[in-house]
Amino acid sequence: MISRESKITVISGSGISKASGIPTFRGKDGLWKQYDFMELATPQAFQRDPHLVWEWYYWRLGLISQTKPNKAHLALKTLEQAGWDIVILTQNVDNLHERAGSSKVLHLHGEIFKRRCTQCLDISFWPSSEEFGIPNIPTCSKCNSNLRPAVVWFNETLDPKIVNESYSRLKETDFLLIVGTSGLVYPAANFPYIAKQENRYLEIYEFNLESTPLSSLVNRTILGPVENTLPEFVSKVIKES
Ligand code: BJW
Ligand code: ZN
Repeated sequence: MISRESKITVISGSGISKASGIPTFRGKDGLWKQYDFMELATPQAFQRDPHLVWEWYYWRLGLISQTKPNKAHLALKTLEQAGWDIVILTQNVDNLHERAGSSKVLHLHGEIFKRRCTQCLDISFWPSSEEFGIPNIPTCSKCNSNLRPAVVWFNETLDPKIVNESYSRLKETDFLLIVGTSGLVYPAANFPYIAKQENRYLEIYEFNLESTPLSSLVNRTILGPVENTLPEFVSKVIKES
């Protein structure tokens, strides 16, 4: 029973966007099967070959800009609309939670539709999708230095403000839903443990196609495609409240 007074926190990963047509990172069809993350998703890779890294991001920007939220993103929006206090801590860079209508979303790994200046750190949006790919390395309108995708790569620290906000939320949450993540990437993989340490009555449900390292911690793992299991779960929560 998740009463209307309960605070719900969601940790989402790439599995929630799979049904929208965005590939996950790991697993047999995952991006890391085809691409080497050391060549594409580290600050060292960008220093070594910014063209290659931007080329990969242009491909993903093109792909992601064509996608729409799926039934799983919409289910979380429905829960918010129905009056629940729900905050989403997402590892995804695709903005599909906001595009579905969820209003409280913290981006742990940044946002693909934003760029950041490598020198003055100015953040800007892509003016329009027509510009993905032109020029190959975009430059800052303020200081003319190279721009990079405003995402968090391996070996980079997450924005401390977002991490602190996430910790505060995890401390006060009553229900934690872990949705479509392998639970392998830190610090997000640690969040469920932190939340449980703070509140031993915390209920944690995991939604995934398969068990993960987090499955031994959670109260229930609901196996299946999250675009089916999450809407079913949300309907039940709303009906029973
Ligand atoms: C479905 C489904 C369907 C599919 N329905 N389910 C402590 C211990 C060990 C290592 C470290 C540590 N602390 C830090 C590290 C190093 C590193 C790390 O975690 N390495 C591990 C891999 C071992 N972490 C970092 O470097 C982080 N920085 C940091 O901690 O700073 C401090 C520090 C720095 C240096 C040293 C030490 C400390 C930064 C991590 C940044 C991750 N960046 C990426 C790219 C983002 C940008 C972009 O998108 O372009 O983030 S990598 C990639 O992995 C991406 C994702 O957000 C992230 C998580 O992946 P996710 O979402 O879980 O996807 P998958 O593919 O792994 O899983 C999909 C799941 O969905 C699967 O389980 C499927 O079964 C399921 N699924 N379809 C339901 N329909
Ligand atoms: Zn600049």
